Formats: sequence, C-alpha cells, structure tokens
Amino acid sequence: MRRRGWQFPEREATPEAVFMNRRKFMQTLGGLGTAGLLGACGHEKIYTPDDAPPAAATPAVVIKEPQATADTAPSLYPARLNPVFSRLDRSRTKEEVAARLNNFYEFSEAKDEVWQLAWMLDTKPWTVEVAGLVHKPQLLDIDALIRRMPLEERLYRLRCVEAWAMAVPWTGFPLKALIEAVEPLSSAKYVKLLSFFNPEQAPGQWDNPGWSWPYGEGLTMAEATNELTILATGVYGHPLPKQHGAPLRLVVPWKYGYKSIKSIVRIEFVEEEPPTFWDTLQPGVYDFWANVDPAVPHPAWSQATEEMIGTGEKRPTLLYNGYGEYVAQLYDGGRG
Ligand SMILES: Nc1nc2c(c(=O)[nH]1)N[C@H]1C(S)=C(S)[C@@H](COP(=O)(O)O)O[C@H]1N2
Ligand SMILES: [Mo]
Repeated sequence: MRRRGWQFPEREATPEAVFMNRRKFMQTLGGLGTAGLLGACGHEKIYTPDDAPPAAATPAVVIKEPQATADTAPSLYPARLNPVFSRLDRSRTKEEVAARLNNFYEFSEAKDEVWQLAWMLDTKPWTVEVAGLVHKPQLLDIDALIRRMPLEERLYRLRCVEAWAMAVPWTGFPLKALIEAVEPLSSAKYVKLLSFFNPEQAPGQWDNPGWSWPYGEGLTMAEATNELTILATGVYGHPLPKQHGAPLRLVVPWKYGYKSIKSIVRIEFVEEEPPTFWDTLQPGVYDFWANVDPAVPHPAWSQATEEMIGTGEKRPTLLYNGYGEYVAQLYDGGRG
C-alpha cells in the first residue's frame, strides 16, 4: 500500500531516496523496453510539446518522459532579480532536485512520480478566469497575462507542512498587480483560487474521484495584496515545468506549501472564507491560515525543525518561515 503524502516520513526526504527512486524509475523504463528513451550518458530525453499525448490516452497506462518546461513566453526569461525579496540564509535547492520531488496530488501521491506524469496536462491554450466581486471580471489568456504583468525573479524559502523545505528562485509578478487591474468591490473579503479539473489528464483525479477536486485555496484580501504574494509563471530562470504548476501557480512563502496552489484556472473574489482542498479532506489538520510556526505541531509530527531537500540539512523552523517583517502585522499579535 502506498503511503499518503501526509504520512511521508522525514527520513525519506534525503538525496539517497531521490537517487534510489530515480534508479527504480529507470529500471522500470528498461523493463518496459523503452530504455532507448534514455540518452547515452543517462540524461533523460526532454519532452517537448510536439510529443503531446494522444487525446484519448488513458492516464494509468501511459509512461513517457517528462516535459522540461512549458514554453509560455520563453523570451521573457530569465527575468530581473529583485534583490529585496531574495535574501536567503541558505543555499538554493538544486533545480534537478526541486523538479523531481513535488507535491501535486492531481497526478500522484508519490512525490518522486509527479514529474513523470505532469506532462499529461495540456497547458495550451490556458485561460484564467478572474471573477466574483470585482468591477472588471476577465477571462485572461495566460500568454497575454504574462506579457502584461511585471515579471521578476525572487529567491524564496518553501516550507512544506511535512517538515521539509527548499529554497527556490521563482519568476512571477505580485498578485496585487492583477488585483488592482480587476478592481475588487469593497465587499470582497477573500480571494479564492481554483486549480483545473480534468481526470483524463490527471491520474490522481482519475484514481481518487471522491477527493475535493478541484484543488482550491484561499487568502484574505490583506494576504493576497501583501508584497510577498506572487503568482509564479517561471522557476530557475525559465517557464514553469508542469510539475511545479504550469502555467500559473501561487507562491506565499510565509505559509505552508499547500497554500501555494498550482495550475490555477480561476481566481474569484468572495465575501466568505472559501473551503480549501486539504481542510475539506482532513478537517482540522490543515487549516486555512497555515502560517509556518515552529511552536504549533502537526498532529502527527513536530514542526520545530525542517530538513532541506537535496542536502538533508536540518534547520530550526522559522516563525512565518522567516518572513515576519513583512507579514506579522497581518495577524495582530496572534499567529494566524
Ligand atoms: N493544485 C495543486 N497545488 C499544489 C499541490 C497539489 O497537490 N495540487 N500541493 C501543494 C504542496 S503540499 C506543496 S508543498 C507545493 C509543492 O510545490 P513544488 O512541487 O513546486 O515544490 O505545491 C502545493 N500546490
Ligand atoms: Mo506541502
């Protein structure tokens, strides 16, 4: 039986585990007679959009090499680094490590499998609907949106609720810029974000029809307009690979990773706190606020320390993931 993601033991988040799983995958490929896909020196074939899967493919039986990047507006990368929001206390996670250990339940509960499956998601064309309590609702083509927004690169820590962490260079734009463009009504109190629903292209949705799809998340208006909050379109100086949430994903670095919803199709302004994917699935365990806090343990493990993916380095967890100077005032003395 496969472990659920929230049962992921910390010790598996080591470079050895990444390496061993990688080898297992290559052996599987060999066993299926597709070893020819692997280059002479063991490099993977880079999956390109031209190799798109047949529309009728049944997710469960398709095995293919992953797509390296979704090529939305590649000429805009790398974007200018914003040094103010890029101060790190640790070295950044290697790209190949970050790209092969992902939480993306639409594809798999196994973190090391997501990158091998996410290519199935068709990201072209892609539209984002901005709706609800706004003066100017919009249906935005992703390429047009990306060209309109002020792209910049930022190095952020990413802290998963499962007690592992990474440090990642995102490219994106402040969510605030989009919010200003649609002019929310004063009755808008929360921003609700929804991911796609398409079981034909997402084996995790196919296998778990009873889960609370589509993956949804939410922020208060103050959180959504905070200067740290970005919508990412790229990572490591190029457009987002699908396993990281192409073509558009949220990044809120002071909150646990599950708030940073991937592959967004709808952004809605609402009056009430929106239901969220994990809170619906596991009531009371993954709360709406999800502010990183070393003093508040998960019911099944401590949050006092975290392990850096790729190096195995153990570090003390920082309140608000180290971003208190930007966000502590949002929570009025409480921690959210
Ligand atoms: N749509 C969607 N977004 C998601 C998830 C998911 O399963 N589905 N997982 C979240 C979790 S738990 C984490 S830790 C981060 C991981 O982002 P990464 O794979 O880019 O590192 O994505 C978040 N966004
Ligand atoms: Mo996470």
